[in-house]
Amino acid sequence: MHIVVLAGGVGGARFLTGVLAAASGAEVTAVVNTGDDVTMHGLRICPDLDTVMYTLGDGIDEERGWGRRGESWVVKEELATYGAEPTWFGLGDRDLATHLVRTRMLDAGYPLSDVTAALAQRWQPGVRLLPMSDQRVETHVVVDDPETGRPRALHFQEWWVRHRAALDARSFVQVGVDDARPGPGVVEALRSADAVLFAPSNPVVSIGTVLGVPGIRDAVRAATGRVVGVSPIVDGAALRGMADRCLPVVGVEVSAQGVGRHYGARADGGLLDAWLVHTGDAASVPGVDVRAVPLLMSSPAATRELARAALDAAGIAP
Ligand code: FO1
Repeated sequence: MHIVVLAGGVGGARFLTGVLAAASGAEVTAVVNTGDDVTMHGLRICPDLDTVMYTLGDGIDEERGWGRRGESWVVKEELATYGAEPTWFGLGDRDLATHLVRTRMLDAGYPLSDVTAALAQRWQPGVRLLPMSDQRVETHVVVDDPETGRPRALHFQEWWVRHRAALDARSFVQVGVDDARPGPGVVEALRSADAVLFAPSNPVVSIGTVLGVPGIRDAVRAATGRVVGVSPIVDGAALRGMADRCLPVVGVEVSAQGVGRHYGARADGGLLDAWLVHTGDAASVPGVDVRAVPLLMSSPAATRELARAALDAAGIAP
């Protein structure tokens, strides 16, 4: 059995641990968002790929949800002492090794997919980790500059980390997406999948960015298996991250129903066959099999049960 999961960072990584637990023995492929990627201090950083790799490889700092467990920050402090900006982005000493290896391989001409496979050799995440694209796609956020009041584009990381998404976003721009192609293996994996799952990641800047790569949306729609999404919105609020800050920007209601309708029914030209919403949340998504199940990934068992419900909605018994 081959399960393909579209994923962003923290929520996606946690959901993937549940899929692995629920479908032991299945081949699992994660198609991961690279729109959060950024170059800092000359190093290429891939937050969502690293969060999935560290989480599934048991190296993640659970409390932060990003970066390494047992991290130290000596280099970060030294950089700050030099006044080397940006000082607002936390680069841990252990995490830096990942960025150094990745940057050296990229500079040597290896595509991101090869770099990711090489890094995953060490971490053994238990899933095939595929960047959504080998071409650079970066999410930038257009805000009204507080000083000048004029529109200005910030890299997503500056908006999210430096400003904690406090600056109202006018729009999100995925720089480079028009020239991007699905990464190696992505289209084949999607088309041949026995189930395609949308992790409860940010529907705009994570899942939305993946779907925005030309060719990926069509590959999902052409999937052999059923397409099942998991709502990142519970009772009108985002469980983690900032989905509730992003959805209004693209005109989507901050509700499980709103996001489900945003993805749309595969039968009507959209993407979903089924949509999981939290117990107690009502959602009507025409043409989509909506199921209310507990969505809180509050423990490994709860996460496994959520994944099991998603696979059940996909019509495959794990
Ligand atoms: N998130 C923060 O809130 N503060 C940070 O300083 C920070 C540093 C960082 C470094 C490497 C990395 O892979 C992720 C990092 N993140 C940080 C998380 C990152 O902004 C998010 O994981 C995603 O980009 C949003 O999903």
